[in-house]
Amino acid sequence: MEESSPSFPPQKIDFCCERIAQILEECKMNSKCVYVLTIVLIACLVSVSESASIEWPDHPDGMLHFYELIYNSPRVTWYEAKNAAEQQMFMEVNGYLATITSPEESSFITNWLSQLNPEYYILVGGYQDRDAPDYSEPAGGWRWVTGEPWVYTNWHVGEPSNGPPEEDVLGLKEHHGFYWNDGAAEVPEHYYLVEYSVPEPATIEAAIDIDPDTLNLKSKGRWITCYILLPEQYDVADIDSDSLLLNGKVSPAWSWIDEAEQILMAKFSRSEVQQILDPGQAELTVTGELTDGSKFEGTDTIKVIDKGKN
Ligand SMILES: [Ca+2]
Ligand SMILES: [Ca+2]
Ligand SMILES: [Ca+2]
Repeated sequence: MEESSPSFPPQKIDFCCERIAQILEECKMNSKCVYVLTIVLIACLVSVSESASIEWPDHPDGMLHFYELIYNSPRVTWYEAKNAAEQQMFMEVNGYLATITSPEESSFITNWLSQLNPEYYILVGGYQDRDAPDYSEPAGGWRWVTGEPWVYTNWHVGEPSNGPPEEDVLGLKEHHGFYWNDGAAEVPEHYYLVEYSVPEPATIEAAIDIDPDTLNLKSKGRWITCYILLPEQYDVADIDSDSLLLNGKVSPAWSWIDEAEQILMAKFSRSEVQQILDPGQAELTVTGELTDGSKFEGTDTIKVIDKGKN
């Protein structure tokens, strides 16, 4: 998911609807024009949804966290937003109304929202459980929709206020610098914030064979050759050869893919590799990426000797 441009003007949609209505009024004598514009206007009025999204890579749970700000017209209640968020999918996981559980997550979201400049109010995933043993008004019994512990809070001065009317769900007020407010669940709003926690994809285990098996630091050969095989569900042709690295340091001088045999052969400069090796057993790890961004890694052990003709 790409970071979106810092402009998020749904007002344009309202303007668009108004303008279509205006044109409709102006050309009402032309039945074909009226028919087409009516269809467009209905489509415009029935439901409008726009979104902007961003990734936050620093969540302490080690997952990839993505946030998506959704604009809806007509407005949705907190429960409608919660259900909609849970139906939304990204990278094969379902979303949830965003949970803001640390100052770091809060400032990341706040900085991003400030750039998007959404108007007025954004629904997020906090609510008050009136059956909770710690329930009391206005600040007791608050929970996150995900069950994450309710520890960090960022209430605006004077909040939570519990209304009136009764206010039991969480929102961020744009005109209060996105500090928190308890709002009424049944009051519909244009915006809600969805969060997705996506597991970091596992590293693919590649089989690596380094040639020669014994490397003499005194010998004059030019190359170290590395053969890479992937598990059979992958295609070596998908390896991004520019991503290849030996021990995180040395790039291959060149590489060649044998698609029929499903082997990638990479040639590393022997002198460059020798600079990072000491005599003894040496573990050489080759890492790389496939074109879809998946990472692979494989290790081979060789013997390094230093036997020169003196
Ligand atoms: Ca969260
Ligand atoms: Ca309340
Ligand atoms: Ca309030």
